[in-house]
Amino acid sequence: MKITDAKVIICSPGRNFVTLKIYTDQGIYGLGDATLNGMEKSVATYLTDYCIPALIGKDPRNIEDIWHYFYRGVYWRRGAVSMCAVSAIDMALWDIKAKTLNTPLYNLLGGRSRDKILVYAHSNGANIDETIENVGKKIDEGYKAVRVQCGIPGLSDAYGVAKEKKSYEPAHKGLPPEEKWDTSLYLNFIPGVFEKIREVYGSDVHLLHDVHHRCTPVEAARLAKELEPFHLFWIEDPVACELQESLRLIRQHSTTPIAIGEVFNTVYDYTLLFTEQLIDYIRMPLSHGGGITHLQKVAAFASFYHIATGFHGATDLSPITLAAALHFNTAINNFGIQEYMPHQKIVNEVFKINYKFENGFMYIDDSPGIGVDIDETAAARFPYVTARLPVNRKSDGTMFNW
Ligand code: CS2
Ligand code: MG
Repeated sequence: MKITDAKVIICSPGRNFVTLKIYTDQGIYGLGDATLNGMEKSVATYLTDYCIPALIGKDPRNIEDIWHYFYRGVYWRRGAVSMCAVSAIDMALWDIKAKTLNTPLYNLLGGRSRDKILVYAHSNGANIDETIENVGKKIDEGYKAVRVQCGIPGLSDAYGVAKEKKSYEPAHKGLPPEEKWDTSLYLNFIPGVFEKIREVYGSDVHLLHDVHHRCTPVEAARLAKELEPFHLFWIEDPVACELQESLRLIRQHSTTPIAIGEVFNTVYDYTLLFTEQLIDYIRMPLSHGGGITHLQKVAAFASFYHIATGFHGATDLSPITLAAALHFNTAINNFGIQEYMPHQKIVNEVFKINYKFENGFMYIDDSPGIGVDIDETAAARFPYVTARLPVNRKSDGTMFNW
């Protein structure tokens, strides 16, 4: 079997997606998601100009070798752009292999370990009353787990809170908008939000919260400790974790579980966090963390430390990543939860999906491969639009983490 050609499809049905399509001499093709929010064209160029010419002629069945070819072989290893490209190639190759064997991807990853995939929804509100109401709506829709973000009194912007009643989307057309932030206002306010939510909805619903890298280690320790009575499923990215040792401080003070890694891209970002058991959930998604081949190793390593997966699943990951994640989550033993932020309906004009949400869980069907297809004619109707993530400054103007 040989790879005969490959191409990159960029489209923007409501938001940008980059898709890699690899063709073979057996008439079977594979799809991989190469979307890196706000940096789409960097990955597309890297794939088109550097990776695709080297892929042609290779045997697509040799996934492990091809993975190392694009990881070790390029010398400038790691980094978001190149690992996103490696991930897309890897996903497309697994798609080809499973389609060749006429079986759903999960069968190649160990088969079924469970019947359904627990997911968490996003919920947010401009203020506490709206937030409480919106959490209730998600519970009514059947969700068993809800991520809660809330506007902070005195702050014009808070991460994850939709503006003008639109649904929250993590990208904005044009140049990055600038947001303003004050951690002390946030810290004083947010535990009270969870206290109220527990009062209203009781203790059964799983609650999650994304700190989005905005606390110092000691601030994060305070937050995790103050949230402890409300038994969160996790807090995510409590600190910007270049300084991974800072997680020790949080652990010393709290049993609130911690999820980290949506901006990571290899197992080396996790070694200290696993071996010292400083986190509980892996956020690194298949499309940024080296694809299925690398995440299998990361998940296996994590399993020895009783750490589970909780893959990133925001709308800036395409339906291909979500479907691949559902296969992966079906197969591994140490699955924890999957983020599910449904794409806008218009996305389904381009991507034909094979999964559904029902009563708090997701299900993937048994079509061969990853099971998602792309309609290229429809994709062509939605050309690329420049869109960027916001940047964030403290209220005195100091550049900060978004
Ligand atoms: C977020 C994302 O889903 C999450 O947990 O942190 O919304 C993230 O901000 C975006 O994916 C960035 O592109
Ligand atoms: Mg996050």
